[in-house]
Amino acid sequence: MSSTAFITGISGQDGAYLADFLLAKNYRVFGLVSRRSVDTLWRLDELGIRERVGIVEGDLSDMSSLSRALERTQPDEVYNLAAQSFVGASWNQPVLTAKVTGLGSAYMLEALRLVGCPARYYQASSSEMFGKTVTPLQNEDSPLHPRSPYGVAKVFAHCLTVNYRESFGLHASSGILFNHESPLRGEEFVSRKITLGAAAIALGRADTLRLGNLEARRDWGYAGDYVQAMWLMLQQEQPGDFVIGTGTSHAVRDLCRIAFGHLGLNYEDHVTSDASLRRPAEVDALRADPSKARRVLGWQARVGFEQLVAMMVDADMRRLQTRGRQPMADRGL
Ligand code: NDP
Ligand code: GDR
Repeated sequence: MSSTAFITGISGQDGAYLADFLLAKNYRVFGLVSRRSVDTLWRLDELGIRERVGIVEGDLSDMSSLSRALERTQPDEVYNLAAQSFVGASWNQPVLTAKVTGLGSAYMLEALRLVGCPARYYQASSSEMFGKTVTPLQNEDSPLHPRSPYGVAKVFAHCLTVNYRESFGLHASSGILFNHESPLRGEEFVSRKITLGAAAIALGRADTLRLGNLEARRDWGYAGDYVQAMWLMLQQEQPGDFVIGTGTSHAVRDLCRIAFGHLGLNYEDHVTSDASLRRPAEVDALRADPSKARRVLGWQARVGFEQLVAMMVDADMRRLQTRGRQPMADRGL
C-alpha cells in the first residue's frame, strides 16, 4: 500500500520539489495551502504535478485547520515546510514571523498530538540558526546565535521539535538545511534576484542590478537534492537532527560573477552594492559540515555551485524570452 504525506508550504520551492519527489515514489501527497495562494500554485504547474496533489485549505497559524487536515488526510509522514521564509522581511514583520515560522511548529506538533496522529514529522530548520558563527564549518553541535527575527523563530521551532521527540517519543526530525536554490526559487532571494537580473540585462531589458552586501558567504546547493535528504530522515529507525549542505561556500560576489559570466557579461559593469539594502545584522559566513548526513543517511549534494547558477540563469532566460516578463521591482534587503 502506498504511503501518504502531508506537506505544509507545498506552494513554495521546497514543497513543490518534495511533492514531485514523493509522487515519483508513489506516495499520496496532500498539501496545506493558505487561501491567498490557492489560485497561484505556479510551481506545481511548472513541475506538471498540480492535478496529482490533494490541496487542503488552511493556515499554519490556525491549529484547528491543521487538526482537520490531519484527520482528513491520515498521513504517515508530515513535512512542516511552511514559513515566512524571507530573512529580510523578518525585521519588518517580526511578530508575523514569530507566529508562523516559530509558533507554527507548536501548532503543527500539538495538532499531531491532540489528533493522535502517529505520523513521522520533519521540521524545516535552517543554518540561519547558527547566525554569528564561531567555527568555519557548522555541524549539529555548533552553537546557535541567530541574527534575525527569522533565525530566532527557527531556533524556537527547532528546539520544540527536539523537545517533543524527547518528551513524547515522537519520530520528529529536524533538518538543518543550508541555502538551497533552483529555478523555482522566490525572486526576493539573492540567487534568483541575480539570475533574473542578469538575464534581463543580457536581453537589454535592464541595465543595472542593485544588491546589498556582496561579501556575505553562503553554502548554496540545489533544492532538488535537498528534498531527498528530508525524506531520508523520515525513513530512519531513529529520528534526529541533520545538517544538510554542500560543504563549500561562496560569496554573493562569486554568484554574480558566474551568473553574468554565463551570459558573456562582466558583473562589475552592472551590479551595484547599495548600503540601503544591507541588513541590520548580517550573517557573514555559513558553511556546512554535512558528515553526519553522509554517514547516517548516505546523502550528499550532487549539483555543484556553477552548475546550479547556470541552470537558474538558463531558466530565467527562457522565461523572459517566452513570456516577455519583466524582473520584479526591488523588494529590499
Ligand atoms: P518558500 O518561501 O518558497 O515557501 C514557504 C511556503 O510557506 C509557501 O508555500 C508559503 O505559502 C507557505 N506559508 C507561509 N505562511 C504560511 C501560513 N501562515 N500558512 C500556511 N502556509 C504558509 O520557502 P522554501 O520552500 O525555500 O523553504 C521551505 C522551508 O524551509 C521554510 O520553512 C524555510 O524557512 C526553510 N528553509 C529554507 C531554506 C532554503 O534555502 N530554501 C534553507 C533552510 C530552511 P504562500 O505562498 O501562501 O506564502
Ligand atoms: P538567506 O538568503 O538570508 O541566506 O536566507 P538570501 O538569498 O535572502 O540572502 C543571502 C545573502 O545575500 C545577501 N544579499 C542579498 N540578499 C537579498 N535577498 N537581496 C539582496 O539584494 C542582497 N544583496 C546581498 C544577504 O544579505 C545574505 O547575506 C535563505 C532563506 O531561504 C531562508 O529561509 C533559509 O533559512 C536560509 O537561506 C538558509
